[in-house]
Amino acid sequence: MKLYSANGAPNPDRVTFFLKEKGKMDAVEVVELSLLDGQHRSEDYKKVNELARVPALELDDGTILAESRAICTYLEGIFPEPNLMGDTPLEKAQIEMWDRRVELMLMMSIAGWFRHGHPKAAALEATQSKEWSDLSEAATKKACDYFDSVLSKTPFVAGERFTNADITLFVSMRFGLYMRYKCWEGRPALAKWFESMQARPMGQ
Ligand SMILES: N[C@@H](CCC(=O)N[C@@H](CS)C(=O)NCC(=O)O)C(=O)O
Repeated sequence: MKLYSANGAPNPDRVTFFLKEKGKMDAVEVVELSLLDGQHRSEDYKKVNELARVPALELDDGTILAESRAICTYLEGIFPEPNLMGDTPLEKAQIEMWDRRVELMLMMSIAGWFRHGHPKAAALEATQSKEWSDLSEAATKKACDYFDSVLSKTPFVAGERFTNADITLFVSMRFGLYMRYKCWEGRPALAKWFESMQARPMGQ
């Protein structure tokens, strides 16, 4: 399988960290694209993903999967251990609920802040909006408060064990560093959780 990726970009990181936690990085050949150089907009790559976004997973028979969470769903199916997306119907739904909360509340806010507020992201956004960046920064901080309160009650985002939702939160918090924002500072539960995540395979 080929994984089209971009080093340090959050959505490809979701898949890479998922594979690291499965101990299956060697199952994929990684094809690195430079987003800042626009390599994902080449005609060749648009044949892989017409939306010109990474990640994309090309299976050995040529089938293409895009959307980071969908790729993880496939990888969970072919590499079931350790389980990261739930065993029972209820647990699967709970993990998805938390994963989507992290993605929609935090990761998307940081994305708006970065894409509209970071000078280098001008290569990705045709028009950067300072107003959108400011609103996204405020939403990021609010979401960090929320996940700090969540983690003050449970050891992991979706409850008692490590799951895909923790990967999405870890990726999001590292994404914040592009804006020099350390989500965990002044938020004790988030800080403790982040430290323990750094010691995991995905933190290496
Ligand atoms: N919903 C997609 C989002 C993919 C996405 O936006 N990827 C970013 C990198 S994190 C990208 O390719 N950006 C290129 C661009 O905006 O031109 C997913 O989950 O995979």
